[in-house]
Amino acid sequence: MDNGKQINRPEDTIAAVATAPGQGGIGIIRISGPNAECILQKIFSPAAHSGETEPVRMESHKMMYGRILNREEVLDECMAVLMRAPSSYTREDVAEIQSHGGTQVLNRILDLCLMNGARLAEAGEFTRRAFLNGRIDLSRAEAVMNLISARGEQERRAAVRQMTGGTADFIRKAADDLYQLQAGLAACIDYPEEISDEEGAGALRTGLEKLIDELQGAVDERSSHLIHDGMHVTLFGIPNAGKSSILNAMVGQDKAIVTEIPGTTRDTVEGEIMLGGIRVYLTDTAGMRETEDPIERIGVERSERALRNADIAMLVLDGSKPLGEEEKEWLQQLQATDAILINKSDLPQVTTAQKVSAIRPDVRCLTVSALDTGSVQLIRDFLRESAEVGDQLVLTQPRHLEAVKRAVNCLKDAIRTLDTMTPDMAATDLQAAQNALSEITGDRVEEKLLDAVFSGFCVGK
Ligand SMILES: Nc1nc2c(ncn2[C@@H]2O[C@H](COP(=O)(O)OP(=O)(O)OP(=O)(O)O)[C@@H](O)[C@H]2O)c(=O)[nH]1
Ligand SMILES: [Mg+2]
Repeated sequence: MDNGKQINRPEDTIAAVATAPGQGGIGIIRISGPNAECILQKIFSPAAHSGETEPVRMESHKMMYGRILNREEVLDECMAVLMRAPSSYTREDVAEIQSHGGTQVLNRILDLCLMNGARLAEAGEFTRRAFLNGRIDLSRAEAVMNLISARGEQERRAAVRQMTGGTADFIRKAADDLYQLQAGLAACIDYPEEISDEEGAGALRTGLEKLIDELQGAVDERSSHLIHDGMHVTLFGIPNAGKSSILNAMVGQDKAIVTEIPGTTRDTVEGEIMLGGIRVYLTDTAGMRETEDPIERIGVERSERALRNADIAMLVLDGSKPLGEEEKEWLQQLQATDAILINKSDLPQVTTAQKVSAIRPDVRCLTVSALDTGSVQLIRDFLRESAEVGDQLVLTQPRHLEAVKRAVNCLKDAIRTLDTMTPDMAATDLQAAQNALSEITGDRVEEKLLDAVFSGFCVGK
């Protein structure tokens, strides 16, 4: 089967089950394309027209009650609606059948659609048609998918902002500003007697710097990462400091085994919590120490790997014991965004926050006890603060950030060109920046990129 060719045939009528697989109260079958109405006429018999011998022209956008018939056999009682082009999701004729939500029922109805001339839709093909027919730009199409797959409130919010046009408006405005600069440059090249190279280059440089600032201001990679990937927090420290106890207290479950024997945790153990609408993955690790035990050594290697992948490393210290040499070294290696947990505050304190802060005054230090719920709240508050993302973000999709960064680099190249060569040499850089921006909205986009974007969609959307 040649997917590429099939996907680009607007004369095809496509059909798919639009609801999630499994059992549900209702399920929806969606049909889109030139034969959508004809297929619905063939398989659906509206109750209101039950006495008619000839098919009655259906009213658009009106929900009808009736039966799905395979010749004489009733497959289900259902609701159906026809949405004539262009007032539909794909801007084509669309029919939707709401049947009972069993897999068997839905598959039989879908088969009936296929027998009557529809072809099975590819992943994301309905939305791809909406894009190709100009109903939504590419950034909105992607937002639809993000909304469906959102696993946290912030991800949902970012998807809605993108879907309602925040991203497209911002990018189109930047593209317009860039067109103005390109036009200014063209005037400078075409009328050298009226605009000197210095004048032209000066105006262009000012405009480019402003545009670079605006684009860079919209690139917030940290927030994008938190929204899409969640925040990864790794608890590490010497054996017996109380890392597993803290993980268990944070997730409210006995995920990791806790004993008084140092070296209890051998493998990394992960727990997931939601904070401020961001998914937070907490990883408990094997206590780090020199060891001859081959199993424990593998555990320590895994701890080190988890640390490398962490957004926040949390060094857990046992407050009832003095700081070890290794711990002093780790304290030095922490980043300012990491944290130190001085655990076992219910016991007499030997290692205090004061002592630790004298070594690393820039790193947040929390005095806690895994046995106390107030401490859990303290850690949650710290993590929630760390997971905060802007509410006005216009770019969160990694693909968009990458394209904007590429555009910014081209604009910077253009400035460098202006500094060393005549203004006309900068035209190529400006066009490359324009192309990068138009990939986001899909105003200029290659088939390969579309395939990559839509292949991540689910069938039926
Ligand atoms: N009093 C007190 N005991 C604690 C606290 N946290 C942990 N413990 C005890 O300390 C011992 C070690 O706790 P764990 O959570 O297994 O320590 P760990 O850092 O995961 O140890 P490893 O897996 O060996 O690296 C257990 O006996 C816990 O009950 C605390 O806040 N107060
Ligand atoms: Mg442990």
